[in-house]
Amino acid sequence: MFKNKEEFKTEFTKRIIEGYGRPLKEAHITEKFMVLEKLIRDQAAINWALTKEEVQDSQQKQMTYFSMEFLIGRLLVNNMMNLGVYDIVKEGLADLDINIHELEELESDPGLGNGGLGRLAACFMDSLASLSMPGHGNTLRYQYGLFKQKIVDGYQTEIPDQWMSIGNMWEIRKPKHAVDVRFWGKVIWDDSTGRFKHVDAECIRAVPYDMPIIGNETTVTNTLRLWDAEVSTNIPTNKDFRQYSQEVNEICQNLYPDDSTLAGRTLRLKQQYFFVSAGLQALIKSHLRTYKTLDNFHEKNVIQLNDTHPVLAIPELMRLLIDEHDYDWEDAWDIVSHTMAYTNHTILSEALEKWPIDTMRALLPRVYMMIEEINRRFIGYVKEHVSNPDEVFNHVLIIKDGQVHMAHLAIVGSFSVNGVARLHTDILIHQEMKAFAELYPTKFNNKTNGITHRRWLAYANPQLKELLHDTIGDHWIKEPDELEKLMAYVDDPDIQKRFMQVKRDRKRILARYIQKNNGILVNVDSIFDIQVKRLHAYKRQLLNVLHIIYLYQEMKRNPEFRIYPRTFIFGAKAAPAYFFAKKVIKLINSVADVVNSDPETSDYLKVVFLENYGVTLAEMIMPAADVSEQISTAGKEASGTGNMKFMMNGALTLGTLDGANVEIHERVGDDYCEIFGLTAKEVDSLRQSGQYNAWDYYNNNIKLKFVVDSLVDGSWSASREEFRIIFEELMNYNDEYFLLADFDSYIKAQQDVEKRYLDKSAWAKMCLINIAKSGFFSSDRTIKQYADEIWHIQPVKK
Ligand code: 26V
Repeated sequence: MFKNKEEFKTEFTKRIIEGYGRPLKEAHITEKFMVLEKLIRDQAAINWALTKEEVQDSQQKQMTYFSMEFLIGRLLVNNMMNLGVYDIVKEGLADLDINIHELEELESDPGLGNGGLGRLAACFMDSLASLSMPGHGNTLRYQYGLFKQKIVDGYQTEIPDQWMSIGNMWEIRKPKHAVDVRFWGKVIWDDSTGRFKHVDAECIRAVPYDMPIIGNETTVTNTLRLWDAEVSTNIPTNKDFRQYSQEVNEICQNLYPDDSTLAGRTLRLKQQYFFVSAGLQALIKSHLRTYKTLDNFHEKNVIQLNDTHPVLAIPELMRLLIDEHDYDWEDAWDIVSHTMAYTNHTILSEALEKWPIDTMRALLPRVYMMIEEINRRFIGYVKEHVSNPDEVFNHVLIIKDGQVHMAHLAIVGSFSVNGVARLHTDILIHQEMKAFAELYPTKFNNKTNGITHRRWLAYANPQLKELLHDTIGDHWIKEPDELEKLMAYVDDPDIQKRFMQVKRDRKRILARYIQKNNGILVNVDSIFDIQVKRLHAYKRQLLNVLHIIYLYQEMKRNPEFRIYPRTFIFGAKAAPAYFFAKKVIKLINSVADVVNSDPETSDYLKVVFLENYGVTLAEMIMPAADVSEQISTAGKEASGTGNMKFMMNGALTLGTLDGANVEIHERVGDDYCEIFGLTAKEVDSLRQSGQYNAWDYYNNNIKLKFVVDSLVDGSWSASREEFRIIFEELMNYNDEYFLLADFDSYIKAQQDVEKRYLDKSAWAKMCLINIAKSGFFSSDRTIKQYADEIWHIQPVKK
């Protein structure tokens, strides 16, 4: 493989000729791109093979992260940087008259996830490899990722995401490791063998595609395994082939974009079982190759269940051990319950997965039997351990009211249950999962989320990286806590100025993008106030809009009322069936149309909706923010990770005491972040008391009344009906997320933000302190905690 620029050039040129039968100068740009990607993959392949060998030889314990989502983002530059060959390649290409940035832009951003949960899985993969830990991913190979968002007349429309249209050079198909997964059919007792038998099942072939996960400055290369569905050679004889092949194709076609309703339920359940069963079968085969027994499976393997989506792994591993490897229940349970660990990512009850018994039993008859038995034995356990079992059953039963409660199954079958930020874990332990926490006091623990500072700082913000290089050196790339060294510079006027220049450069890059994509000219010296995340009522993008409307109305009413110029920037995808969320997108765009074209206010106020928010866009947005909007109703956002990305790039957090905001606040203090609104406890008692009345707020605050009325008086749309449902949600459905209760306090906080911005030196200092204190939010810290406290895995010995 290449070790220097000249070798790279020779290899690259050779591969173009070999691959496409023409000289470099006649090669198409996509051909150059594909050759480069494959060349980098091959460069990593040596270490990849070595890592597998080392782990096997040392008989180390390994972790596999079972997740339906991995939002990995583009990989080319990141991988080249982690391999330490970026500069060689860049210069080599330049010699060949190729601009590396043009090739970079050709890479698609695989949207194999919905939002924070999927991006977290990807950040974890980067940290695991970079810490030289043996940790892999197991997931589905979706043909189409999350939809691409197009805004048409202010409305969201969805287009399929064809992320593999020019192929995925990173993956390697491994047909040798294919396994069968079985659905439907029935379970019979087989007298001849003295065991249950699953007959008349529909077999689907699961074929793995492996992608290397390349760590930073390490030879350790882990594997992200994506399972694809193909027809099996064990085709059911009684089945119409066309129907069968369609069912096969369906499994990996789409990522469920809808975290608001579980539509197409059976298909989603099929997806879950498919990648879980295939992943477990592969782990078992590989384990048996090395150890010849499964008795020590849990000593050599740990599986982290990313939310409830992969929780069928618990009954499935029971089934595999009992039916296919001859274990009795107790021994199998001992292995399973010491292998599985579960992460909870939300307490919103509507998001907790439940499956109708009938669906589950028909699709997975033998797995359902396992669940029934787990439930039966668990009932016995509860009776033994509490004095009031009937009361406790209400909160903990796995099978209840005709449904299987996946979170309950997860907790019973795992040795560890963790939340994703301290407040969230506290709510789990003391409220949502209280009964379980009392039954299993040692299972529950917290692992506050993190983000990979390599992608979100070093890669996304080279300008800031350079400033850090010139002040504190580069060691923070390996040891993110070393960002704290920046504290020595926060009062230095030169560094403050330099930081503001970096920020301005990054704002200019975003402004250029906005000009090009939205046709809106924004003032680079205005405050860039940004809210980017999935669109959800509890995240309260609407509160942000209400504030913008308030500012606009005040300026229109009173020529004396003027604000420091602000650019409000939004990015958000709404689930395609989530009507309310889509209306909020339309509202943002309608308010933008009015405000941006009003000459009286447009010097002060601009509103921008960036379409198709995702990882690639986030890489441009995070570095350009002055203000990070984290304004969810307290108690609702489990953690948030965008908040950490903004902080690390030197933005002020404007937020409620929710999720990880609490821990950001704890690290920087009131002086360096802006907290407002009700606390989780206050929200809770307000809800419990039944005293909350949206109309009281409306009637007692004339300014708020004007704002809310504007939703239905034609201010933002010729049709007064356009935004009626938003009005109804606030007023007649009594404002479930307490926007009106937090309105005043939000406005005051926003005024405070403006005041802070007027003092440029104080502002710069504040941003620098945020960067300095952001090391804690590196996923390296999170992964070390998982590794030490849950997984008990060690770095790969080299
Ligand atoms: C699903 C649903 C479905 C029903 C309607 C409401 C709702 C709200 C959220 C979800 C997603 C649940 C899982 C999830 O994505 N959680 C996110 O996980 C991130 C990583 O831990 C965390 O930072 C976010 O706060 C959390 O929302």
